[in-house]
Amino acid sequence: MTDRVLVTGSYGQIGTELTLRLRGIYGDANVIATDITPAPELLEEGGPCRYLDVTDPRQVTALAVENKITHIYHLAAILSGNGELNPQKCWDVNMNGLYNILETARTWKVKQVITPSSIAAFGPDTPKEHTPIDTILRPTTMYGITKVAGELLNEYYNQKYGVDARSLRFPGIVSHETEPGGGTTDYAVDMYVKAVAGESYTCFVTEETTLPFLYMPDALNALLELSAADESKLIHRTFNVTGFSASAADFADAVNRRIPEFSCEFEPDFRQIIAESWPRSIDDNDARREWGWKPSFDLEAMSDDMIARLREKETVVAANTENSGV
Ligand code: AKB
Repeated sequence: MTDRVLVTGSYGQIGTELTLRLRGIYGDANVIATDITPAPELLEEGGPCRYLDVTDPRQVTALAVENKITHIYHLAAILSGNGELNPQKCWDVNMNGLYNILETARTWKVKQVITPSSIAAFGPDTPKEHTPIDTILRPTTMYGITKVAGELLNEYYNQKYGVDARSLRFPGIVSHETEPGGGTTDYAVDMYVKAVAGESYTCFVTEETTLPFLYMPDALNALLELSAADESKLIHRTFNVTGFSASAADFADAVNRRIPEFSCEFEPDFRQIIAESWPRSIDDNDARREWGWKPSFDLEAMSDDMIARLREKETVVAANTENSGV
C-alpha cells in the first residue's frame, strides 16, 4: 500500500515548508495539505490542498478515509500568545483537534501520527537550564496546558490502542518562508524580516530574555527523522530538540553585525511573562541517543542563511513587480 500523508495546519510556519519536503519524499499526489484558510501560491499548484477544520471530527475522519491516509503530521494549533488572548479557542483547537486526529488514527488504523509539542509544556517551576524531558510540567499558559495534555493523550493512545504517536517539544522556530503567527518566540523571526526590509523593530520581550531556538531546516529534519526512527529503539514518545539558546539582544546583535543600520528597541508586553515561564536551554540528549538527532545550525550559521534567503525573496518580489508593470 502506498504511503499517503495528511498534513494539518499546512499553511502555517512549519506546515508550508514541511508539506514541500513531504511532497519530495512521498510524491506530490500523496501529500494532502489542509488548513482553514486559502492555500498559499507556493503550495496550491504542486499537490492537493483541501479545507479541513480539525475541530470537526466528521471532516477529519472523512478526509483521512477518502484519501487512504497512512501518516498524519498534525500541526494545526493556536500558539502561546494568541492562546492567552483566546484561551477557550486554544483549548478547542489544540485539544479537540488532537483528539479527533488520534480517534481517526485509532479507528482507521493510520500507521503514524506526528505532533509538535513545545517548550511551553514547561512552566515557571521547571529547572531553567538544560531542562530534561522528564521534569516538572506545570505550565501557566493555556497553550502549555494543551501541550502537556496532548503529550499525555499521545502516550495514552499509544499504550492503550497501539497508535504510533510521536511528538517533539519544539523551541522557538526561526524561518524565512512563512512567518509565524501568534507565538511568543515570533520576535526572533520579526527582527530578521524587518532588518532585511530596511525597517527598525520594537521587540516585545526584554533584551535579557533567553530561550532555546531551532532553525527551520533542523526542525524539518527533526520531524522527518523522528518519523523514520525505529520504533523498537524509542524509550520516549515525546522528545526535546534544540539548536541553540539566545537572548533577544543576541539576535539583535547578530542582525546588527550583518545589517549595521538595523535598530531595535525593547518594549515588553504580555508575552514577557510567558517567555519568563519557559526554560533558557533544554537538554536534547535523549533524542540524540534514541534516534540520532543532531542539529546543524547555531545562531551565526542561522543568521547568515536567514538573511541571504530573505534577500533572495526580496529580489524575486522586486523582479516580479517590475515585470508585471506595477
Ligand atoms: C510559541 O511561541 O508559542 C511557539 C512555541 C515555542 O511553541 N513558537
